[in-house]
Amino acid sequence: MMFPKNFYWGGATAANQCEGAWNVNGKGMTDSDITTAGSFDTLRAKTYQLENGDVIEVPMFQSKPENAKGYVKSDRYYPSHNAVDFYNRYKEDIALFAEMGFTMYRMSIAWSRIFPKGIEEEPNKEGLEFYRNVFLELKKYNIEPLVTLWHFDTPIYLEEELGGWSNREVIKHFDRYAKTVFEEYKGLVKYWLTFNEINNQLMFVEFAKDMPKEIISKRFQELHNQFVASSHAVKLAHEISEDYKVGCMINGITPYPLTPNPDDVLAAQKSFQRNIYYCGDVQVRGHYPAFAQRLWDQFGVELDFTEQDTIDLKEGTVEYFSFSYYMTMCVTAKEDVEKASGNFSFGAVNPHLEYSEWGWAIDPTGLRYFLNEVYGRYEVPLMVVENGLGQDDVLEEDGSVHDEYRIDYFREHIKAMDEAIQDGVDLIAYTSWGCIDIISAGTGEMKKRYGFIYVDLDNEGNGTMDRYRKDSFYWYKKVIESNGQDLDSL
Ligand code: P53
Repeated sequence: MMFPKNFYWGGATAANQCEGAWNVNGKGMTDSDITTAGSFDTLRAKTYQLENGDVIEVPMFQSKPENAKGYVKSDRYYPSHNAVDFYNRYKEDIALFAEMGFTMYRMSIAWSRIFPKGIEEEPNKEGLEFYRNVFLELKKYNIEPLVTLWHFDTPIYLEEELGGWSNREVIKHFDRYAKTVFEEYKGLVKYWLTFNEINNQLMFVEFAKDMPKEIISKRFQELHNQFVASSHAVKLAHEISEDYKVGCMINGITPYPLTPNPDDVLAAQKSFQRNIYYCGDVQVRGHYPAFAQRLWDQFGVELDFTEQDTIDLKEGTVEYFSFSYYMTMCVTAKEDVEKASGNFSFGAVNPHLEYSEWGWAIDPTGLRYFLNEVYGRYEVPLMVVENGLGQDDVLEEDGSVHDEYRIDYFREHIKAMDEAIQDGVDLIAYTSWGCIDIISAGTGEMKKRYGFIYVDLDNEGNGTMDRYRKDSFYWYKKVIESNGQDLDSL
């Protein structure tokens, strides 16, 4: 047996991709509530109203035009509004997770359910109650919640009125939110994550070659402010309960050199530093790494960085390192290489790998490599908190779904974790992504399905939302029962 006896097995979701109930019981708006659906080759759009009344659409990831306000158009479909209705169906969904034998469920709290605008002094009671009920339901089945405080969903008011994360004011509103939920859920939750894929900010800079310098500078500042907010949350959590354990969450897209050309090897190392270690070092070691200064100089960044920040970052380090793992990417110093195509595919094409229908490289060995790299640097427990294959499924007339491709994907990634544990890595949890089909973050589609549980809903929002067990559901149940040893039976 390589997986330790108390290894956590489970699945993961995020509030805005599964809950729905976007404007119910006091919830405030977030960016996702004004984001339309896209597809493999069409970016999702955000809809805004300008001061002169005009309504415009801006591609996702582009900055909000000044003075524009989020606007919901009546003729557009916004997947987050109903999502897969976890808000009303959480009991049924948690019962299905329990049936598979989950011992951990990763979920996020929507900040805007607790503080609709972000600035209120008092929390919204109905929001608090919803998550309390979810935690109580999980407790019934001895499923340990792993709770993300921020999964890309800043209250839209803070973006519009305060300018979002580039404004240090937002930190104090986040502190109040974190303190509120830490106090509220004492005894119900033990494991917390602060910011989901905090490194995306820099990751996307690397691929936006023509991004203006001011915007890049702003990204670095936003990230710094999130680091500070994260360190505050860690400190608060420990003040509030001795039971609390807090981790960071990093997008683990793993760079490889495209060729043995030393320039490519160096480029891959730089990519690892910038995309992974820049954030990991601040959150685990409590200070910026040595290479940061050169990076700031390169982009003309001058961080607004107080003495108190230095102290907070040092004191607010996380106890474990969690990450998402979907793919590796090939990095090269050359310009004219064939790029992997598709939705958020990164880097040059790797001739040794297969790609998913959405263009994501499938590479279980990369997971073992990443686990070893990161554990070697930090020597803190690791958690894989997202991993999975987004693919459309066929719901048969009898309600079955034959998703052997998904089983194959998971089997190989679980083997890779087993190997990494044998290599000496202290891996403590695995929560696969989208354990029940949810809205894709990248494309807003429903058909990019990750779940063990099929949800009857299409890309336009039609369907009964009924839940069905896929073949992978029965397979994962066996995996959990055997603590990762039985990877072959259905
Ligand atoms: P979807 C980009 C690249 C890798 C992971 O993604 C990413 C993103 C941003 O979309 O995000 C994580 O749904 C994220 C989840 C998301 C999941 O990957 O685009 O934490 O919210 O759903 C999968 O297929």
